[in-house]
Amino acid sequence: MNSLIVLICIILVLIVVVQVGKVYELANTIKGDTQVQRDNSKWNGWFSLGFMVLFLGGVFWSAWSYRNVMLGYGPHQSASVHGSLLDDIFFVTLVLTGIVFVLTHIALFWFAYKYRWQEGRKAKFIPHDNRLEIWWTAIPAVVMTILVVRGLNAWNTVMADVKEGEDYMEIEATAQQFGWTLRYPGADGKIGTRDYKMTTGANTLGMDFRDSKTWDDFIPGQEFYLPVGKKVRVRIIAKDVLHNFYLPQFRVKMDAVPGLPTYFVFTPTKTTTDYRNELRKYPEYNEPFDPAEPNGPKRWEKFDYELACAELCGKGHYSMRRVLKIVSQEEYDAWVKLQKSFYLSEMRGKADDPNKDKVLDIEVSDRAKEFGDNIKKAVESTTATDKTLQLQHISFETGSATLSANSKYELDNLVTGMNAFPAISVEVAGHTDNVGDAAANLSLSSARAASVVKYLMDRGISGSRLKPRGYGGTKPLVSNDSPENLAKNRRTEFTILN
Ligand SMILES: [Cu+2]
Repeated sequence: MNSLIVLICIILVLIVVVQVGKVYELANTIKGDTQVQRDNSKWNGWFSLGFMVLFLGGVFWSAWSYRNVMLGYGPHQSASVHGSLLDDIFFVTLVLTGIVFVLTHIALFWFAYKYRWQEGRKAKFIPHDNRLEIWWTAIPAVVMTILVVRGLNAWNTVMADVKEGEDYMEIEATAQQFGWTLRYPGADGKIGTRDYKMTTGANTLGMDFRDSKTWDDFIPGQEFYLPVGKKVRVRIIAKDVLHNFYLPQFRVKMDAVPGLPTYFVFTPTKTTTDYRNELRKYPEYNEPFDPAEPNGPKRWEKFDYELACAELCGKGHYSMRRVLKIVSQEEYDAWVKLQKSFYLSEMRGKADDPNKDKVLDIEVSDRAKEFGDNIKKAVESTTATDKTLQLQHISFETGSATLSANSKYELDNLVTGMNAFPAISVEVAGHTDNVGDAAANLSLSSARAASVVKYLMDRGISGSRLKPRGYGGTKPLVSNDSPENLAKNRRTEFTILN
């Protein structure tokens, strides 16, 4: 029924339009051609004027309405040193093109109105005018030169690499479908080398662990931190397709290209908290973050800087978002302390660890500190069990009492400990597993304990403070039921006697 009424209405409107047209034609025939032309021109002229006003009004209205949505305006101020320079370039371009736009727009429609057809008025033909040519060549040329020179200047400033001896930190961003792997240099401040040929399922970046600079590199989780006021150089690369490293609030944007390393240098000037406090001044940021929770946190409270991929790189493109926190140097240092070396936590001692047979400097210092803490605790403790320390890093060649080369680090810790606490005397105990002949195991464990004691005595520890003893397989730590447990039972122990 409804559609029938709509159909009838449409037909009726069509009939009305046709009838009006007929009446108009009839009226024109009565009025004559000249009159019709005069009326048409007049109406076209007025329509032009109307369009001019409406369109210009619309342009200014929309610019005003969306003034707080564009980068560089309202709440979207830049948060980096070079950011305002880029915002300035955009602003000057906007003002200049805006002036040209308004002038040409007015001229176009004003002329259409002013020079509309009128009886007795004739067009004036100007075949050539040197003065005009000079003006409309010279003015755009001067304006373009200003824009290009300013632009080049800004480009050279923004894209300048760090200079030798400059204070900066470096991180690395590797893009792939669909995520960023960020790598920090660790305590040495240096990012280790990588080689794509070393890429494996576990070592997705292809880090070259023969290079000691990779040992302390760490890969943070979803949130990553940078200190405020510190110059940061980001090495950027992609593993599969084009991506783009984009930090909108810092005006940082650089393609991540497979096989072609790029970089961007910037200095954050506002911490996340600073930026939130700026947003707080705008009413739109005082609305609830989650509309379903009107009394929940406000939008400014939940604001975070983001790292986005600004290249449509595939279906999961959106999921490349990461959260960046800009914090004070102290907060940054505290965050770095919580991060774990990728190599030491994920790769060390695994089948493809190229340093399996070596003890790393970083481990030597960690172990020395750990041993120092443990011996201090053992000396101070009053419970008998606490007086015994496992010397996990002392090992022997298979079936012999010869100390392995890597044992020397732990033995040296032992020497340091004995010197630090000159009043203690200790029992050095050798233990084996229960494989093989018990008597042979007992003599092997005694020989091994003696080797350790000999090492200490050679380094000046008095023999009267050292009591070697072999226990063979008589004191297993765990039951001898798996290769791992057998290994645990083959051990050297150190017990403080007084
Ligand atoms: Cu991407």
